[in-house]
Amino acid sequence: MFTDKESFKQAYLMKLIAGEGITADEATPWDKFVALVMLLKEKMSYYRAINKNSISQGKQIYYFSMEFLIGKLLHNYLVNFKIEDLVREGLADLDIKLEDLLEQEADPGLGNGGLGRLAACFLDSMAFLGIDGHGNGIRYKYGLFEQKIVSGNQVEIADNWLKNGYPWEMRKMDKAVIVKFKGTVRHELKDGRVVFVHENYEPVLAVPYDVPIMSYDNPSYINNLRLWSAETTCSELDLACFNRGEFNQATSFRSEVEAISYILYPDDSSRAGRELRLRQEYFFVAAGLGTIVRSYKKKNGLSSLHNFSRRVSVHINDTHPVLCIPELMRILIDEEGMGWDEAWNITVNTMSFTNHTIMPEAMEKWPIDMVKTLLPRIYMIIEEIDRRFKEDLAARFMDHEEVVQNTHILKDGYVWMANLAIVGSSSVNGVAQLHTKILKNEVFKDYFRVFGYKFNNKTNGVNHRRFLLAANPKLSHLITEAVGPNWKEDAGELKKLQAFKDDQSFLEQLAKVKYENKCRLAERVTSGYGIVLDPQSIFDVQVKRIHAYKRQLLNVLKIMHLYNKCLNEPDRLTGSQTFIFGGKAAPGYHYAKTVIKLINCLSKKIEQDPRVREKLKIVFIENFNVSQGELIYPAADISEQISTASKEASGTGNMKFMMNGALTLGTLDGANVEIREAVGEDNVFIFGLTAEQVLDYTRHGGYKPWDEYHNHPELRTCVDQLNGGFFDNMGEEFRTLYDSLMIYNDEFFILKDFPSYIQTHEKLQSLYLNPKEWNKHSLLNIAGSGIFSSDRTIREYADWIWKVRYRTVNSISSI
Ligand code: 26V
Repeated sequence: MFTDKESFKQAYLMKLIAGEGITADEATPWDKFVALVMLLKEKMSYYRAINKNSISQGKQIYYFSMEFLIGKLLHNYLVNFKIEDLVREGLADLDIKLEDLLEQEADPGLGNGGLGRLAACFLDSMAFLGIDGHGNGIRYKYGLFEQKIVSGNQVEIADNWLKNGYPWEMRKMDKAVIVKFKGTVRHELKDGRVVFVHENYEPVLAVPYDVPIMSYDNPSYINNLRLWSAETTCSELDLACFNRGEFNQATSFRSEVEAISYILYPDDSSRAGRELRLRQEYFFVAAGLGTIVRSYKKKNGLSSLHNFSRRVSVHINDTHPVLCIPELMRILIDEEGMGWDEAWNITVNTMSFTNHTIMPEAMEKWPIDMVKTLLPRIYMIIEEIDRRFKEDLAARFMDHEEVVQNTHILKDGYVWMANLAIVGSSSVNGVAQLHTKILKNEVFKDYFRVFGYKFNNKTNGVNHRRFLLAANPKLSHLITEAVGPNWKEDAGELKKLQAFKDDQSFLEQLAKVKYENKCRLAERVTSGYGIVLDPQSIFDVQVKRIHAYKRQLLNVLKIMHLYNKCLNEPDRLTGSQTFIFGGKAAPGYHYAKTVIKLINCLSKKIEQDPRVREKLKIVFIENFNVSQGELIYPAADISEQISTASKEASGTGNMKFMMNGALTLGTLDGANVEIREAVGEDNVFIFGLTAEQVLDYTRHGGYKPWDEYHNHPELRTCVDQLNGGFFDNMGEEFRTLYDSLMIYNDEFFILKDFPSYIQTHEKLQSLYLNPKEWNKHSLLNIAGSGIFSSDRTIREYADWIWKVRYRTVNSISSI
C-alpha cells in the first residue's frame, strides 16, 4: 500500500489526470471522490492477483440474500487499509478535504433494515476471517425509498442512488447469463432416461455487477458481492420492433424485463404476494447458482460434481432465496444428468437456511398457480420434493398424523417457502437464543420433531469495525489507549476495559467522548432541521423500522406521560431529556405512518409550550439509514429496545448502541436477553412481560387492556389524549392508534407493559444524575459487547454450518 504521504499524492494525482483527464484544480468533488475510489480498487485488484492462497482451502461460501445494506464503503476501506490519516493529510496538501469526498458517496439502500444490514456485516467478517465468502443479490436500480417529513407526515421519494454512477461496481458483461421464465416443459426419452426440455420460455439477461469486499488489516482477502441486473437478451429484437414501428411493444417488453431489478420491495408490513417479487427471487437465484456450478466445474473438472457440497456452501438468508433448492436440483438433474437421490443429497448438504422472524404474516407463501405458470419446471421439482417428503414422513410418523399434516410444502393452494427451506437444507438456524427456542417449540415444532438435528442457534452480531472503530473514532482511540489495539481484530479484548470500571479519570474521559459525540449529532440536527439540542440532556434514542411490534407507540405514550407530569408536578421532573426517533414506515402501512405523525405532532406541541420545552424535546430524524446510524449510535445515552417479548427475532441496533456505551432500556426479547447475560442484570434496564407470558396470553387469551386503562389513571390520561382534543386540529387522526389499543385488544401489550416501562425509565433518569455510576454502567456495556461482533457469529457459522476454515488472530482454526 502507500507507505508515505508523497507516494499517495503522486498516485492520486496520476489517477485524477489519467482517469478523469483533468487536473485537481478542474475536478469537481465527485471527480475527486471517483479518483480515490479507482485508486483503492486498483490496489485491491493488485492484492487479489498476487495472493491466491485461500485459508478456506478452496471451499466457497455463497451468501444469497435479496438485501444487502452495505453502507458507504470509502471511509471503511481507508480504515481497513489503515491509511485514513495518510490520505487525509495527503489530500489536505492538495487542498482537498477528505470529508468532502466521503460526502459524495451514495449509501446504497438495497435493503429494508436489520436483515440486509446483517448480510453486509457478514460479508465484512467473512473477508476479515479469510473465508472465501461471497454475496449474491440484486442490483436494484432504486433502493429503499428516501424518507422526507412534510407537515409531520412521511413522504416517499425514489432513491435514485445510481444517478451519478457507482464507482465501486464493475459490470461483468462476459459473465452475463440467461434466466428462463414461463413457457412449457416437455419430456422425452434420451439414452433410456426421461429428460425435461423447457421450451417457449421468456429469456431475461442477468448481468452481474461486482463490488469488492475487503478485509480489515489484510488487503489480500478480497471477496465479491455480486449483484444482478436484468436486461433484455436481444437488442436486435427491440430494434426489429422499432424498425417495424412497434414502439410500444418494444418498450413495454424492455420495461417488463427491466422491471425485475427496478426496485426493492419496501415490504415491512405486508408480504407483497406479487408475481414481480417471485420473478426477482428466481432471477437472482438462477443467475447466481448457474454461475456457481459453472465456475465449480471449471475449477474442479466436469466429473467431480459428486463432491460439490464439500467445496460449496449456499446460505439462504430468510426465505427469499429458497428457490435455490429446486434450482440446484434442476441443474443437477436436467443439465448434469444426475439421478434424483444423488442430486437431493448434494442439494441438502449444500444448503443452509436462516429464519429471521416469527411473525406469521411475514411467512412467505406463493400461490401454486403462479409458481406453475412462471416457473413450470421448478414447480414440477417442488411437487416431487413434497411428494417424496410426505411419503417418507407417512412411514416414519404413522401415529402422528398432525406432524404429517403440518409439514406439507404444498398446502391450501400455496407453496410454503419456509417449509421448503427446512426440508431442503442441512441446517436451520434462528438468530438469537430465545428466537431459536420459539422456532423449535412453537413456529416449527412439527419440523423440529422430524429434523431436530438441523435446528441450531447463531446469535447475530454486527461489524464492530464499522459501528465502533470507524463510526466512533474518539471512543476507539480511548479504548486503544487503555487496552491496546487488538480489540479491532478480536472484539473479545474489549473485556479488558472492565479493569477501568472504578478509574474515575478514565470514566470522565469516556463521558467526555460521549458528550462530544452528542455535540456532533446536535450540530447535524441543527444544520438539518434548525432544531437546537442540548447535549447536556439525556439522549434517549429509538431508531429502527416503524412497526407495531417494535412499539414506538409505547415510547410516545411515555413522553406524553412526562409531558403531563411536567405540567402537573413540575418539581418531580429532574434534568432535561431529548428523545430521538428515526425509521421508515412501509408506504402502505397506515398504522406506522400514523405513529410518525404522532411523534412529530407531540414534538411540535412540546416545542410550542414554554412550560415544558426546557425539559423535554423530541426530534424525528429523517431518512434513517446506515450512514445516519453511524452518527446516532455513538451519541446515545439510552438505547430503546422495547419490542413485545417474543416478537423481535434478535435486533442488531441493540448491539450497535451497546458497543458505543448506551444503556439498554428493553424487554426480554431477541438478543436483549443475551445482552443482559453478557453485562449482568445490573447493567441493563429490563421491564415488561416475558416471552413466556406473552405466548401464554396468545394461547389462552385473558388479556384485558381495559383493566390496565382503569387501573392506571396516568396511563388512562395518555390514552385518552390520543382520542382527540389534546393535539391541535388533529381530529380523528390518531383514532387508529387509540383503536388498536382499546378496540382491537392491544395486540402488542402496550398498556400492560406501560407501568413497568415508566418505572424502569425513571430509574434510568435518576441514574443519569449520578454520572459516576452512569459512566461505569456505560463502560461495562462496551466491555461486554465483544461477543456481539459479527466475527464471532461468522466463526460459529464456519465451524458448525459451513465447515470451513478461517483465520484466527494468530493462526488458523482447528477444523
Ligand atoms: C417482515 C414482515 C413482513 C410482513 C408483515 C410483518 C413483518 C414483520 C417482520 C418482517 C421482517 C422479516 C425479516 C427481518 O427483517 N427480520 C429481522 O432480521 C434481523 C436480522 O436477523 C433481526 O435482527 C430482526 O430482529 C428481524 O426482525
